[in-house]
Amino acid sequence: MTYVERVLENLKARNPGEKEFHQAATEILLTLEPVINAHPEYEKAALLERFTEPERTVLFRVPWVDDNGVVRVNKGYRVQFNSAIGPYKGGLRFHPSVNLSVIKFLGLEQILKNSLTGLPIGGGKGGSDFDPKGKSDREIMAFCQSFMTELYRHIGADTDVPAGDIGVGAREVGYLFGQYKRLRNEHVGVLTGRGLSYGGSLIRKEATGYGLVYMLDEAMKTRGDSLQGKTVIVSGSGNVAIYACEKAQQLGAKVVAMYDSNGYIYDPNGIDLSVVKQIKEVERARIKEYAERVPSATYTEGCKGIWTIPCDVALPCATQNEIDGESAKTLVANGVKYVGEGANMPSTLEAIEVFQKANGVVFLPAKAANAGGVATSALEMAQSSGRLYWSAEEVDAKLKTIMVNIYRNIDNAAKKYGFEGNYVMGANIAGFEKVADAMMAHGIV
Ligand code: NDP
Ligand code: 2IT
Repeated sequence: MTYVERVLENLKARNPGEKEFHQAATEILLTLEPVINAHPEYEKAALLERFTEPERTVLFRVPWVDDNGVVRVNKGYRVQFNSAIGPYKGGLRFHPSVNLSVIKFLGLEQILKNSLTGLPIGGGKGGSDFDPKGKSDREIMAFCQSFMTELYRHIGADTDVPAGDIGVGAREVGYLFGQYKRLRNEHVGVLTGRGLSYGGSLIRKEATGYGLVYMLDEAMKTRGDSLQGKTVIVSGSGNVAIYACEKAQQLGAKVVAMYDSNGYIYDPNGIDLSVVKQIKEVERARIKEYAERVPSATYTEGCKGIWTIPCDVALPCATQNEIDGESAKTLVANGVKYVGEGANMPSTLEAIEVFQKANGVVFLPAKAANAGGVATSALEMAQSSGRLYWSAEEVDAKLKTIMVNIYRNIDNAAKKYGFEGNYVMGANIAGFEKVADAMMAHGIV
């Protein structure tokens, strides 16, 4: 057994039942073999054992009172995974499916993603099994205040800077920030994705979706191709999906389908994004409404069918494991040419294998393709520290440059080790090299 294989076996044995964490670790570790072989000193320093063990894991109780006066109790998490290259940085997810395994897979991914941005941010992730769906504004506020009443003692602008993820958007960040400020008496950049009136950055809201499409556009350009006239599927209809759709449309693509966790809409005329924004951002209603408002559209209950719609480009932007091996095969059979992951780990290991083996399919993995969100969070941190604001044009230009650079770096890293076009390897290796170097420099810590 190689060093990498031993670490993976041990990780599975020592973290039993954490299937999402095992999945992310498997994908990452197995691709690092060439780097590990080139650096025998890493094994002596137990670098991979340390890399896959969070520096700190905070688990806490989140009690709150609902609108009927009933006391509710949720679980709170913050995994401070790796601070070798900067303060812990990563989002908070509020969703009933959240557990330690989910937060650890997201945290592990975040380390390499944040490294790829080229900016000084370490990896962390947190959240709760709280379900924001159907809750009143007061309930959301009560929950966020209780969550922060424990979390505030573990975070800080130079220590750990959370942000949004599934179920955590501008509203939640606002309540979390308000409580942090009250408890610490400090108005600092301790959270990103803040509102524009209290320290947020222009373009942060759009950044993940826009960044995904900037990278896709670059990958297409280098192949003499473009989004003009392409048929695109964007899964999800939340923050990442909406702004991926917006940028793809601006670049001439036709987005024909989107979904939420209940079912998908198909609009052969191309999705009218203003209707989606009204339903999702303003009314917080279900995507089903779209088909009731737009005559050319149909709604189908259930999500999986979306991947049977023929498309040139698939942009999964909802959640982990939304594309399995079977859906991947269907996409390939229907002629998909580009898959860009907006969500974290949206493709199963089987699906990745299908895309990688298919002739001529370009697969842009999450930790590279969705790094625009956290990169712009780091730009928000820079603006907070400098007590200044950049214009939308400035931030957008920086985001675009960052995404193009990430694409070039993962492309080069794949080539360097003889795996041209394998961006899973390229992203893992390019992200890992910097973190490994910093960890070695710090000694055994
Ligand atoms: P949102 O909460 O804004 O939107 C999530 C969307 O995904 C909703 O449409 C939701 O539907 C759907 N969804 C969630 N779970 C499921 C499921 N099990 N099956 C089908 N659909 C589902 O989250 P974001 O847009 O912020 O995040 C989406 C993905 O992008 C996540 O994987 C996140 O980790 C990743 N990401 C987010 C970044 C950001 O900056 N926000 C940055 C990088 C990655 P419903 O409303 O029905 O639940
Ligand atoms: O998965 C992610 O990169 C995010 N949810 C964004 C994290 C951040 O700190 O902006």
